[in-house]
Amino acid sequence: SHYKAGFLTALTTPFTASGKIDGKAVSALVQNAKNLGLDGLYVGGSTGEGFLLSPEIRAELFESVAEAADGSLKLIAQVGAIEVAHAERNAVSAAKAGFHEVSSTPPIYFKHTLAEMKDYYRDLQSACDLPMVLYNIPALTGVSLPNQFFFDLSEDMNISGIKYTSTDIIQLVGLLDGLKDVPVYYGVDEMLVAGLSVGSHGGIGSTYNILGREYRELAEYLASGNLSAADELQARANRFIDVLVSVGMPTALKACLEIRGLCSARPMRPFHAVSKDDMKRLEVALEKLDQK
Ligand code: NAY
Repeated sequence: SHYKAGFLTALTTPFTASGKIDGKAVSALVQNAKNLGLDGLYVGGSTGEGFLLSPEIRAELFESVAEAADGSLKLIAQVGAIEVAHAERNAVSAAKAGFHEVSSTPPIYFKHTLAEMKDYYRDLQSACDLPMVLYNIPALTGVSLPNQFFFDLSEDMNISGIKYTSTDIIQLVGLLDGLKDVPVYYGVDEMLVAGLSVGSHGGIGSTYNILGREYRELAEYLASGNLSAADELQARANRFIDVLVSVGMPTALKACLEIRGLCSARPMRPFHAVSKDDMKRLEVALEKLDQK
């Protein structure tokens, strides 16, 4: 396919009432990704409430996901954490669990120099010895990684991908132009059609848990030159995503997955579970999707 990096869902992290990883729900979510024909899972990212998970609970999550996936999906662990030593522990946990690749946001909160951020990624890779997916998501991190940063690191590290979650398509064109053999996953679900049109090699996102099949279909339409069919699918997806975003991510997605019977909507503190009224709005949005 044109999209050699594939399409991965960012996985929701399901909790039991006592705040443990819900292993049965993990299996259901992983099976759901398989049923949608997706290529893999991105675990512990923003969708997975990663920055709210301790190293212990992240290790449990990685073990549980790897067991449920049973070798049939590409597994990428987002290991970023406020404390660098925790990020490194998370990376080691991912490797032990059998994940194929690790990924991380750059270090957040402080304004770090590019040199500091480069050392961060190098140390992380040394800790786990897995290929690294660099993660640019400026809307949440407040850090916008420049293209030269990606070029430099892909020269001297084992970089297996870049998750590019920004609406800056001008930067994306330059990134794709300058990279040698590093796949780019586009990460803004509302603009997947744009990200793929300029040459991204796949996609990763939260709403793939629901719309994975539609995104694969959208990509096939693009590859075969049927632009208007691809645009129509994007518009249909966005009518649904608009409701999720207005309710609030990632808890709105978690609520949808509860409605679908896959896991509990219960989030990690300080997130609140969605209100009853919002739950109704999400039910209606899901029904509309099913009606086509
Ligand atoms: C993750 O787990 O790190 C992600 O899923 C990142 C990508 C998502 N971005 C954010 C800000 O959550 O899938 C997107 C996003 O939820 C989607 O485009 C709807 O806005």
